[in-house]
Amino acid sequence: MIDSIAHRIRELITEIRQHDYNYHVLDAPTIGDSQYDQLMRELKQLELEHPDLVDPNSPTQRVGAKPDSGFEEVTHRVPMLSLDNLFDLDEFRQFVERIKDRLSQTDTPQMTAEPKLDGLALSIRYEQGHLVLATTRGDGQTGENVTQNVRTIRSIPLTLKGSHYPEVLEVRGEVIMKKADFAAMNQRLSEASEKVFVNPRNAAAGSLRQLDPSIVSTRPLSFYAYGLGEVSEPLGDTHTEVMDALKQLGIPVNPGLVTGEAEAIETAYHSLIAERDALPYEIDGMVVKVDSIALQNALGFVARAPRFASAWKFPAQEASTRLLAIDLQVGRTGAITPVARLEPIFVGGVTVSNATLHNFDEVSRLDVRPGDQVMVRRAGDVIPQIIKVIAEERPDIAKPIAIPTACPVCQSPVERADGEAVIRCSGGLICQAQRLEHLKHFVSRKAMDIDGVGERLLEILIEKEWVITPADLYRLTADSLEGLDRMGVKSAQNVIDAITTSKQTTFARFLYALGIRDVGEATARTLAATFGSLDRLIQASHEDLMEVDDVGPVVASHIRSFFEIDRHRSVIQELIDLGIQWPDGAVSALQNGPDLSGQTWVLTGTLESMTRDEASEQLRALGAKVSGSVSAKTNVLVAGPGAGSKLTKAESLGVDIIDEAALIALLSEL
Ligand code: I6G
Repeated sequence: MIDSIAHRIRELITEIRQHDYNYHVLDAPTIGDSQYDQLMRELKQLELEHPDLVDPNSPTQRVGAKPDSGFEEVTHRVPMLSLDNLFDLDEFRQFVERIKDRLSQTDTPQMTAEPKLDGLALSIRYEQGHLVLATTRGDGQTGENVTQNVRTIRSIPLTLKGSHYPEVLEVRGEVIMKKADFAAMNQRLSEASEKVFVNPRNAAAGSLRQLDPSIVSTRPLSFYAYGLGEVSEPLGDTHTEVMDALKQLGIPVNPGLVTGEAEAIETAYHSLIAERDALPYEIDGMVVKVDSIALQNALGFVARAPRFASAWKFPAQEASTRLLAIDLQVGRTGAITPVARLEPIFVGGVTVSNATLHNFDEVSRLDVRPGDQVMVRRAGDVIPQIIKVIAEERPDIAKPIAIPTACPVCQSPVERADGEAVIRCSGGLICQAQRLEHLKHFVSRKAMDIDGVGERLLEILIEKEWVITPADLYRLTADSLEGLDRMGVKSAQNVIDAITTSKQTTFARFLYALGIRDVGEATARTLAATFGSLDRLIQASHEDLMEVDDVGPVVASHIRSFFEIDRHRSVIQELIDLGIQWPDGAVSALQNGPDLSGQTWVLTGTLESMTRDEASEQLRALGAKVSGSVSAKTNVLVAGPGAGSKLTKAESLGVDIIDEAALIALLSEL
């Protein structure tokens, strides 16, 4: 019995180790998380029931006890080197020339290139195949014993794979936190009101230096090997062979190793810069090495750095500069964004003079003030960001900026929805910054439906200052449009005809066209049906508005602030004076026609005498809700030719089904 349990335990350990290897080394898992968890649970249960059968290197034994006092110091048997840096192509070429000179060779030796992961260096030591020691780099001679913490890193095997390994094997590599793991961990920490980390490197370093291994085990750390320390026998003749051998032993190695001559290494550098942002981990350069271990030994070391390898750094992504001013930018949708104007600085490969500050919460979080010396980060094509203020360098004159109360472009009051970080200009109809977006919305199909006035024409009309508010559209003449954007007589007349036709509209469309924040089509229809007239809506109090279905306090205050702006009311009056009209409110329609309130209607198939939008609008005017799908709640399905699955479903649910003729008969009662 005990034998068979011991056997099952060994079986589970082997199986789990193989899955760890597939996942962490090969990056090719063959089972899902829940199957893996199931194996771990079974192993834990057996070990719990049979404590005498617990193998200290079982995958369940990763979290050990907390050290009594801090980490103990350990002297490295083979020093942990650092790499000299190369900053540009010239320096790389000089590095290659130096190698050739020293080796008295005319040809460039075979070289390797690999991403330089941005984490912290670690040495892990295996004796007789078992992990016995893990040490930080420290000063290169002496580091700290972090074995208990390192045992919790799932990608580091506690026992080497296979049966052929050196008796002593010291592996050097980098402990990192992948970008996605970092983001998820910070999210968890912030939800638990704990301190978050500033970047993945700090998170990896901070986690590894945690005294409590049970906390470290919750931190998603990864490890990738890049070299060797003390070894009792060689693993290969080249760096590439050594990396392959480590992989065979179950150790994850630095990904993306490239081999070639100097030219191939230069190409690899440019490709890596291009790939950088898409990689799952942060890198700050590319490590270049002579591949042959014999040549590495021949080249030797200067001080603490090898002559055979260097770190070819990427252009710095962070730099400090002076914040000259914080300007306010009003976006096309009215969002007011603080923008940092900077003393120009070369960072991330380009000269940067502006950086985004996102919103005013960010301004106060950073406590950033004009005059401050700030750290700027530009990664890839991402907009440059201010990441922190250098507090020690703050000049006395640096004063915080106030959150604006009026739009810097049109002076309309700004608004901020509860729980939202963004502040917005409320002057939609009159704000120059929002003009194009607003006019595009005004002419759109579900608003005033002015066919022929597209974005390009609006851009021209705005640029010529012929159209400032929507009312100006109704003052255009065919003569003036002729010749604009290669428009002929006929097209110009078509545009004017479309503008004229749009004057006959509905109250709901008109309300929607005004572009009041958060008043979409459905809310506009409800408001139109409830208040019936524009005057009544303009006079409605916050409380009156709150009584309307779909209107909560935020939407109510948006509606109130929209109508409180004098210029909005005067543009509306101009539109009415220019001939925009609609049939007397939906309230009267409700009084004359059948009352469909509380009913849900669905339209399907083709309608011949009207579009589905028109039919829906009329049904809604009678109080019906028009839905896109049939359910048990559907009262009536209007089915035209070509009706398919909705018709079948309605039949099976016993929903009333009518055709277009019956719909027209009903609507003609209006
Ligand atoms: O191949 C390497 C990759 C990354 C390295 C290395 C490294 O540091 C992040 N550091 C050294 C000292 C060596 N190879 C030899």
